[in-house]
Amino acid sequence: MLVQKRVAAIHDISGLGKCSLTVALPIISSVGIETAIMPTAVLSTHTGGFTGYTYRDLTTDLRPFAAHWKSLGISFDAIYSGYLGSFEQIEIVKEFIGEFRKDGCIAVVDPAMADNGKMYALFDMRFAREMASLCAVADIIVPNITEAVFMLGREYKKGPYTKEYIEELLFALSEPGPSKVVLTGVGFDETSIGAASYDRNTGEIHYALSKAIPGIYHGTGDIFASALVASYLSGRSLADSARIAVDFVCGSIERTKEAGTDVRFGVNFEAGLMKLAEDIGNCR
Ligand code: PXL
Repeated sequence: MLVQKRVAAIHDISGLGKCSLTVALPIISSVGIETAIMPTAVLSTHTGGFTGYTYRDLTTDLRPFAAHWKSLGISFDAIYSGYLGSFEQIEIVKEFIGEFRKDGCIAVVDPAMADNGKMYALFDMRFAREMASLCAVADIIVPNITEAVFMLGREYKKGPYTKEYIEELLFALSEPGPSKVVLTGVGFDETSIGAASYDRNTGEIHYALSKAIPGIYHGTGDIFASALVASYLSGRSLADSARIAVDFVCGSIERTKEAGTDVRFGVNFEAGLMKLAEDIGNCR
């Protein structure tokens, strides 16, 4: 029996709405990887499209959490951060990466803070600049196009995009630090959408596109990044992992569209978990 890999997932818990830890935990666990969680906040729902949600900030718990884990001699194969609620939380995640990064431990940052040309509720552009400084210390970053341009201090423009535009963005995102960038929301025409992955060490760029389904589906960025982490840590290449994650998200959206459920409550990713584990396992 191989020693199980372990990920530290640092995101909020939104009780309803299937995003952040409520998707990271089942997705990463489903491929046999242990998922330790550090909750940054507890909300009754996510902040996208709901009003009246509760929000309990857990910033003051995070350093004691990390100190306790350190005292237990625990190590991680990956540190995976997502939605962070404050500037201080960004600082704490940087410290956490500094403390726990060792040979073989990778830092994956999903700068979950914006989509479709807008920052999420509660965030401003200063936050985007701060998030860019966290991305600079990561090994892999997983922004969508909006997060990418906001971190670079640029204007958002709607797709479709050109290859030149996307590839210049990939280079600009990698330049301050992360050697691998997986950019989501990439499409070259109205019919397809997916991800572009770039590895600065090899110079390779790969595209993983699938059928575009119109609409805004909450939590799909978190589902994509979690599937990517699950796959990459299982030994698949970055490009394969992006392809697998795109297919997983696309299937989840298709099932949700067919069911006609309220999109604020998230997509049906659960029914795709078995196939995800098979897709990841097949090429080991
Ligand atoms: O899926 C991103 C996300 C995560 N967590 C919270 C959110 C959002 C997006 O709106 O509000 C609390």
